[in-house]
Order: sequence, then C-alpha cells, then structure tokens
Amino acid sequence: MKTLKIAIQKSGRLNEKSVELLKNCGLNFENYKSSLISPVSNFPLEILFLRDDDIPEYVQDGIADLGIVGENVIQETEVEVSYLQRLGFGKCSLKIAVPNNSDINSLADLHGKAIATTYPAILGKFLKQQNITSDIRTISGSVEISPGLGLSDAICDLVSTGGTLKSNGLKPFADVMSSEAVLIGSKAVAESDLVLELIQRIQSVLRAKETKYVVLNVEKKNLDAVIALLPGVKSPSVVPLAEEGWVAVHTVIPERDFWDRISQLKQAGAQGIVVMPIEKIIL
Ligand code: PRT
Ligand code: ZN
Repeated sequence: MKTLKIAIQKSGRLNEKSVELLKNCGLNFENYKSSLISPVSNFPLEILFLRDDDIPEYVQDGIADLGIVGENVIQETEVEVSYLQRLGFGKCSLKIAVPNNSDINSLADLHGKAIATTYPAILGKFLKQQNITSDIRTISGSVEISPGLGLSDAICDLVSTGGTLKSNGLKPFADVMSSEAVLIGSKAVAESDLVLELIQRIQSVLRAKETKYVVLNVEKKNLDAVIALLPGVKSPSVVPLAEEGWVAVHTVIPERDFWDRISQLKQAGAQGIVVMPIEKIIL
C-alpha cells in the first residue's frame, strides 16, 4: 500500500494541536523537533514538519498528499487543493484595523490610503470586490507597528483575542475573512481509501470533543421529563438502580449548550450528575 505524507507546521501556533489531533486518531509517531520527517508506526503515513507557508504548495505539487494549515495561508498562496475537513482550532479573523484616532470611518475612506499587510493577495481581492483602490504595502511581520511608524494609514492582519491591536492603539474596522485550521489534500489522493479512513478517524475525534458523556440518577416518576431534555447518540440508555423506584440515565450532551442543559436536568429531577470526557464517537 502507498505510504501517504501529511505536512503539518513544524513549530508555531498550529503545531501542538495538529500533533494532538493525529495522536488522538490513534497514530503512533515521534514529534521530533529536529527532523523534517517522522514515520507513523501503525498507519501507512509519514509526517512532514514544515513552515506553514510552504504547506499549500507542497500539497498542490504532490510532495505531500495531505496538509494541516490555516485557511488564510491557503487563500494567500492561491493554490489548487481539495478542502477535506475543517478542524476547529487555530481560529482567527483577518481584519483591517486603523489607529484609534484615525479619520477613516468607512470602507470608502480607505481609497488612496496605505494599508500594511502580510496578506496582499487576500486583501487585494477584498478591496477589488469593494471597488476600492488602496496602496497595499506588503511587509513580512510586525504589521501592527506600521501606522505608529508612519508607514501606513491602516493594517490588515490576523486577530484572535484583539490584544495586539489594543496594545498598539489600533481598532478593528472591517472583517476580510475568518479562518481556522483545515485538512487539505492534493487532487490525486482526496478520494483514496486511506484518506477517507483518516478523515473518518478525525471526524470521530472532533465529534467526541464537541460532546460530553453524562450519567445521572432520577426517580422513575421524573424519567419522562428528564429524557425529553436528552438527545443521546441514538437515544439515552436507562438502567435500573438497586434502590427501588430509581434509574440511572446514560447519554451524551453537546458541549455548546452544556450548562443550560445541566440546569434544566436538575430542575426536572436529575441528581448525582457525573460528566466524563469522550475519546471518540464512531457512527
Ligand atoms: O514559522 P511558520 O511560518 O510556520 O509560522 P508563522 O509564524 O507564519 O505562523 P504562526 O505560528 O504565528 O500562525 C500559524 C497560523 O495560526 C496562522 O496562519 C493562522 O491560521 C493561525 N492563527 C490563529 C494565528 C493567530 N490565531 C494569531 N493571532 N496566526 C497569527 N496570529 C498573530 C497575528 O498575526 C497577530 O500578530 O497573533 C497576533 C494577534 O493575536 P491577538 O490574540 O493579540 O489578537
Ligand atoms: Zn508562516
């Protein structure tokens, strides 16, 4: 069987989560910091550790079959690759920001102004769509200091907490794109059995992350009210307790409305609620 190659970031914001995801998929490999390539001992896969900027082109050219990289990098490099799976980490937005005291108040005010960015291709497309002609100044880093140095009137950069903008006296002004880490594949392998197997494993890990396993006790007279609040993978399991008139209910609850759901369950008569993380959910 052909051994696939997956490219992930060697070091930086996406490295740790990419390694964790692959390990949670049951893949056995060493996270060598010093080497470029690491074989997986229990799956026909090799991990390539690269700078994130190189990953889309390596995948497009078939040097790697798969890659994990931010959507912002894929869009900026304008490559032809298949998007296989959004991964839910590395979330951020590419935003235009201006100094707090700037007189730029609308997108139209950016006309003729200088905007510093490391994302000239994405910004150029965005401005074109808005029929705005600005002077895009491509710089390689520390974009946020450029208005303070008098090098630009605005910036276009990635924002996650907003702390960097704030501490440089800048305010977000317009959203250009939102981004997260995604699994990409070369057109040649996107449909192969091995890739489909890997995607299924990834999806079972992501599903489990979004869900908690819950066990609770309830008096039989309140059981219907409790069950009405519970989804479960198919439906909740109900197990009799040694104490007459009581049952234990086992189910899964989505992470996003977890606390609301728990307080509703308590009101409906649930007691002794035990919550556990789930490793994988295979449908
Ligand atoms: O060395 P290599 O080239 O591989 O890495 P890199 O330095 O180019 O990238 P890295 O590790 O900084 O980021 C990798 C990816 O993480 C990016 O391409 C994005 O997809 C994603 N990501 C998520 C971010 C951020 N959040 C982020 N906040 N990338 C960068 N930032 C920077 C931003 O540029 C700004 O300087 O963080 C600062 C803003 O953060 P806040 O929290 O202050 O808003
Ligand atoms: Zn980079």
